[in-house]
Amino acid sequence: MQDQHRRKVVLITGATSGIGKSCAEIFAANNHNLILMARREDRLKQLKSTLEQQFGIYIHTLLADVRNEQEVINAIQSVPENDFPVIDILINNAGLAAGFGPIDEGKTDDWNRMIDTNVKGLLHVTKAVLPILKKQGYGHIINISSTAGKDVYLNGNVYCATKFAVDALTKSMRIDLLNHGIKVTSINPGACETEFSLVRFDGDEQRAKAVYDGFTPLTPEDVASTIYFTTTLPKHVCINDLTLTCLTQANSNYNIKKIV
Ligand code: NDP
Ligand code: 8X3
Repeated sequence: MQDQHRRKVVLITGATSGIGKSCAEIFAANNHNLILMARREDRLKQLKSTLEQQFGIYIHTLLADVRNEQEVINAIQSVPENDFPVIDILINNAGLAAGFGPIDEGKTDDWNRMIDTNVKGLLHVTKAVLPILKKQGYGHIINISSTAGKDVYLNGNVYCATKFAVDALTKSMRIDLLNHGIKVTSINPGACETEFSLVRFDGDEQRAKAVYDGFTPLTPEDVASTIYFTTTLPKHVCINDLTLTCLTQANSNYNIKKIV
């Protein structure tokens, strides 16, 4: 079953926007079937219909909030085995930042949203999918961390902590899964223009846009094509950790423009 050139099944969380949506597009364009998870049903339906028509692939959508473990379990169990007999690749992408400020001014609700989505959500989906990958004896888990998971930055505190956690979990999973033929990769993008800042600044469009003024950030397509590349390597090759930034950003703290 594990033929490098066959049509694969790729499960992507957070597929309705930004990096997740671009991942759906690039895997669809390369003739792979998709399982797409997110909370916004209208966007999921639209994406399914567009990509199925354009590329002649099959897409199964899963309406689920990754923070809710039972919802995630039910969603994974609902995937029709006839059409999707395997899962080759899991992209744990769903995530967010909420707020930007000193730790003592942080809102508990924002902290919970970030920890529950970025850390516990990733765990819920991984735990629900792993029995399938282990049974197959192969698979590839790609966790979307961030440059924020490598270096903390001013006012980033809890968001950075969640991405450091993703980094630690990715390293741990890699070790835990060594005996199961399952690859585990951490992708760590720098600033990438998506709906990320709009969510972080609670819908403030001007503030969100200002984040990317004065330099050319990564596009979600840049990140998705890098993720796609990590899935095209020979069976015996695993990229463990990959950081990508735009030309003018070196890491969380050094960009020709300070992100404020
Ligand atoms: P977007 O806001 O554009 O997309 C986020 C996606 O996550 C949406 O599809 C959203 O779907 C989904 N999502 C959020 N919360 C949940 C939830 N509770 N359950 C299910 N799905 C959820 O942001 P990005 O594309 O930028 O972010 C994707 C990932 O990349 C995140 O993990 C982010 O931390 C990371 N990242 C982003 C960078 C950037 O600069 N943009 C840089 C480095 C990493 P819906 O609302 O429909 O549920
Ligand atoms: C998102 C990029 O720089 O806002 O992870 O933390 S940054």
